[in-house]
Amino acid sequence: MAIAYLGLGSNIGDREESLRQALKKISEVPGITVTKISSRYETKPYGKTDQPDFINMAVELETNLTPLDLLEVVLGIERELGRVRKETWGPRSIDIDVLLYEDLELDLTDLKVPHPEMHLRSFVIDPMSEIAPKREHPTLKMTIEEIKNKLDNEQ
Ligand code: PH2
Ligand code: MG
Ligand code: MG
Repeated sequence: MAIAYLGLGSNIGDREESLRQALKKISEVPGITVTKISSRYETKPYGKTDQPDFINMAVELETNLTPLDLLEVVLGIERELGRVRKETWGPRSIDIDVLLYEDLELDLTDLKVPHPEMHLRSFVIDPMSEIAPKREHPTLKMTIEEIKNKLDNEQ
């Protein structure tokens, strides 16, 4: 079994309901057990700032799916929940990102793990620090807690 982390976000429609549905669907996938769920965080849009506020959260999974199968699963759930991809970084009813998968470093066209920008984003690191403070970022060799302290100090 591998331990993996997903980041979830929503900023249009019924955000709470989209997150609830996404969690339910994730937990129903054969080969996935959800082991930890963070609180929900109301966050200001990062990057493209002229869009509604997000709710973000993170979850820990145990899974026997490969990283690419896990990616397929989360993209399928995004589709089922009506995600329409119009613009990069634009508003979304649901976004599910694979953040970490064991200590793996993957650089494929469709899947980069660790998520290349996770360490720069408080909306990812804050919920992650609740459920996995001691987990080490495989490339940066810093724990999530250390990354959070760094981000908090930069603000
Ligand atoms: N996702 C983005 C871009 N900006 N900002 C917040 N606060 N939360 C997000 O989930 C988010 C974002 C692209 O994936
Ligand atoms: Mg994202
Ligand atoms: Mg995404």
